[in-house]
Amino acid sequence: MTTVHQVCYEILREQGLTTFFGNPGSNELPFLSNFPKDFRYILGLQEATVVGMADGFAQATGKPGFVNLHSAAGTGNAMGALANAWNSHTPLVVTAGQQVRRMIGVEALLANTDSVALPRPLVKWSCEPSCAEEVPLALSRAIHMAAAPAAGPVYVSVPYDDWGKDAGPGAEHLASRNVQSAGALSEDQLTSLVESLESARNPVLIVGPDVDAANANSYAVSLAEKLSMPVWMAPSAPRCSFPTTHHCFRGLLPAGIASVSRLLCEHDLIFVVGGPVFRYHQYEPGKFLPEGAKLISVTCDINEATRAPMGQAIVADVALALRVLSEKVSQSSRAQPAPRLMPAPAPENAGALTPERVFDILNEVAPRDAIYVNESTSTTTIMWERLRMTESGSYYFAAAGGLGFALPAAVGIQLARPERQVIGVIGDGSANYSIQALWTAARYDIPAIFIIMKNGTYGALRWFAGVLQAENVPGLDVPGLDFCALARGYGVSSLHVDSSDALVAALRQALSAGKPMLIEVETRVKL
Ligand code: TZD
Ligand code: CA
Repeated sequence: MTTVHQVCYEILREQGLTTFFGNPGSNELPFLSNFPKDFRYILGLQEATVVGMADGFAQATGKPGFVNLHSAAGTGNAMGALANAWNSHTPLVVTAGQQVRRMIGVEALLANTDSVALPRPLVKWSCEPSCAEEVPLALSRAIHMAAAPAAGPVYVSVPYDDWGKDAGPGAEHLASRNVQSAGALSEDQLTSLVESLESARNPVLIVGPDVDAANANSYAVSLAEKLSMPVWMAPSAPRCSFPTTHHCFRGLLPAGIASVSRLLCEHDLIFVVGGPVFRYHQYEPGKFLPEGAKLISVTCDINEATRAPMGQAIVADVALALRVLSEKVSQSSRAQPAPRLMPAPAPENAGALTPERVFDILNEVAPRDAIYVNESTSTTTIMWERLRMTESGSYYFAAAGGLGFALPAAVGIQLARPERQVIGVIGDGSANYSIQALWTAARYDIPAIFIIMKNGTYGALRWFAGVLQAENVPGLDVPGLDFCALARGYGVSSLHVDSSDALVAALRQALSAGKPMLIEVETRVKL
């Protein structure tokens, strides 16, 4: 007899999901028993951390990540992290152990009641197989479903007595299956897009996160150069899809309706690729589009295409579309956009560092291909203005704005990309939501660097309180946190710095340490 356990591990092996991120409980033990030697299990100490690490890992590899959670309680802890994964189109196969079948109905301790509904609406597909024989098919389907465009998390709940049962006939076909999708533009769509782009008087390109996810940054560069187009990163960017040093690059669009239209007011054609139109944040009423401007978007996601409040949308493969467009359009006779003015170097100052200074120092000291994971909310604009990011896969940010992403994601990304240095730039508020990821970095020797921007407050909320004219709001300060002590407690070496020189020295030490390091930096509040 071939067990469900045997068949499922064969499917996971063949499909390349041999790294598990998990936090186990009684329901999961039969699944994890006799864990094969060619698999690795990365333990996270809380489920937000587990999913954050898997999210970073899956985004950095571009392949489905595998998560194993404990029943309803584990899934509940993971929901905030799932919101980020859902919004970043991260392919994640999230599995959860269920009580033994005979004990679900009586709602025994740790039964996952209505398990299929629990993770919705933050998964593409959710399933609890109706019998043990259906578990392999459900797992196989979950993997292909997670990876199919638009990629995203899926959920499978498995009663723990299923693993030892007979898989039944036919399951051997599943491991080697593959599911592909063809998302090329039709001839008519291509002709019409080329004509729109070539005939525009002053087109602008807005790149979304899925350009970077599709590794299509270089096609975006070719297209921009051929059409002499300025390029903006779409608002609330969770990735960096264009080299920030390129002469066409203008920066990160702000996340208010009126501001976007104002900044794009000179353009007659707004071409958006690989992202929603748009991920606004602060409510800033105004016109969705500048007067007379036309918007066309290409996205891999039918939800993004349909919910956009303006413009035409085409659902297609982002990389294929950009590549073929960059080949087809003819070179424009317009002058190339002039490089944007880079901000002047931030002056030296005594006492707590300005965030500007921190980013200047990172530019100076960090490797050119460093990967930044940002969750320093009030300094994001400064970061985009200053940081040089030229390679694809250089920047990650919580796609739903859910804090607790950056610290574990940095660990997952570093695990996926050992050849590049991962640097988390994380606020002293944000660092607390998934702080346990430090332990995983120490335990598995994952040499990410965590820079904690310690300004003692929820800086972004102070700014937002100003926008909303909300006065005397409680609970906005976070004094008295000692991140060096917290890091030590989780087994990670740490350094406290309160001057430029000390930060430079600490960074150099961390870069050559070959092990995870946390640097707590005293910073000024940015208002
Ligand atoms: N909880 C979760 C899970 N996600 C959130 N986004 C928030 C709360 C609300 N929130 C923000 O949107 S920004 C922010 C909070 C609490 C402040 C983060 O403070 P920080 O960074 O210290 O990390 P800054 O630079 O001081 O803003
Ligand atoms: Ca802060």
